[in-house]
Amino acid sequence: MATLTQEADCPPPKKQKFEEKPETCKNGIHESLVDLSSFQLEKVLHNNTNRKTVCLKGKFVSKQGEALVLLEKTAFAEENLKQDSDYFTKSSALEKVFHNDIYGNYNYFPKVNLNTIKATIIHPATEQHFLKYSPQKCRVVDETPEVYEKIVLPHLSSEQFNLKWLYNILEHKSEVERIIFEDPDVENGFILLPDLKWNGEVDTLYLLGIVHKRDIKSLRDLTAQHLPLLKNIQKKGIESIKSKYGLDGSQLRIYLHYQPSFYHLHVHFTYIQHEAPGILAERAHLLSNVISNIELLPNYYQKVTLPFVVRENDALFKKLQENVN
Ligand code: G7M
Repeated sequence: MATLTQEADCPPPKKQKFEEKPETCKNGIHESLVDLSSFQLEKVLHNNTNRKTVCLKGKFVSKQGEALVLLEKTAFAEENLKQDSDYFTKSSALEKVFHNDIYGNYNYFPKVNLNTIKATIIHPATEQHFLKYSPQKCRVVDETPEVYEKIVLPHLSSEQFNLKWLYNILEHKSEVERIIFEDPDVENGFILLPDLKWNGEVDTLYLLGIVHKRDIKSLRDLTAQHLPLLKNIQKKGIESIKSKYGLDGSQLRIYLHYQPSFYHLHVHFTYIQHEAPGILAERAHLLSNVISNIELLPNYYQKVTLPFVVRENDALFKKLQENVN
């Protein structure tokens, strides 16, 4: 049994029903929000002292619906640490806690522009979002092809997360200006853009390659017919990142999640030096391994047993347990 507290290392509980909610956007707050003065805290869902993140449940005054606010202290950007940068000027302040011989302990207050906190705000948020961002006990289960067909596939077909944000990207309705590369080919094309979690510093690079094809749910569906698509993502993804950020393919961790949170094929590109959430062995499958496995056996991912992590209070876990007993 595994107990994980980093949200992204544990897949979210599945949504009760696939709901299209266009009104979600109309009631949303993202058009007008400029500070958090109207946020009313109801509960701290999660305080992750390793990752320096807090996840908060609350409301925005005079707005309907509940909100989820995820605050994250950002990593140091090496670029900002050069001599004469804002870190080493009189505009920063040091407050001594104590010193002992050669050892000194201080609180350091650099200029406000170096104190960015990344805020991810989901509004209106559903109970599933609150569950996703709350620490929960998880289990690793071995999914045989039979278990996938009999239990997991029917479960996720009826209870999956909304893909609206992802289709908005593919249809150029959202995040258009954030697109780094697009191959529009309907069979082998994809869009490469920054992941929601990334704040833009190369030291923590995190991009997402989302395929245009809409009939590939996950790793489980991949066969030899998808090799051109996978190789295209690998090649053009690496080339685009090299030309925009100067990183080589050998400096990237390129992988798929199993289970993913969203059942439309996408590939994660992260900087190898950055320990991004969701890179642990029970969830991440390197793209080069995936390609190689399919080259060895065209229906490898229909034959293999795939372990994955599930939350103890997820309905899927209950169904899996009933199957075992
Ligand atoms: O493989 P998995 O399904 O777990 O990963 C989904 C990825 O999509 C995560 O890394 C999320 O951070 C990312 N993501 C989720 N949303 C809702 C968005 C979004 O609206 N925009 C972007 N750019 N990435 C997202």
